[in-house]
Amino acid sequence: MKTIEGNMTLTGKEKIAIINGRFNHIITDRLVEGAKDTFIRHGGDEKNLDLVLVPGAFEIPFVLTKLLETNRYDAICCVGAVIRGATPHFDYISAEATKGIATATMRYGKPVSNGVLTTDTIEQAIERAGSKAGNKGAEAMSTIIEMLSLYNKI
Ligand code: INI
Repeated sequence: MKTIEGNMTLTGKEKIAIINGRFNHIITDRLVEGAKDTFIRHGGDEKNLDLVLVPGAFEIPFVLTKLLETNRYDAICCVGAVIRGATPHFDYISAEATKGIATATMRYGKPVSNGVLTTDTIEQAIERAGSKAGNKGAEAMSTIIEMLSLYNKI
């Protein structure tokens, strides 16, 4: 049986963008740090890493689609933090961000990862932004490193 699997090593030539939904930036800045650190640790060259800031998670799919259209990037890592409040806003924003990221990924056929936190509380977000439950930005970057390698093999 032949197994086809991505590896976790970058050559230094890959061009990757991070899109950060700035809303709840105390959290999302930590996600960007985690993603950047993972990119560099796995062999990425910092000059090939761009950070694109958008106001919130709702705007991520639009900018993601625009960036994919340019064909400038090999893969794109999306981070953001949607935290539940007193109104149904959370449900609309998180659903649109998730659906939009998935739609753009399928449409442009490039590795994209979803590192947008959707949490009930700020504490849950802090736990996932570099403390108790790891760093979801770092995980999102690891995912596209593996997917990019797999993409190049198939
Ligand atoms: N955007 C987020 O990224 N996280 C949130 O928790 C959030 N809340 O709670 O409102 C949020 N709202 C802004 C939204 O993403 C858009 O920027 C805004 O609706 C304008 O389109």
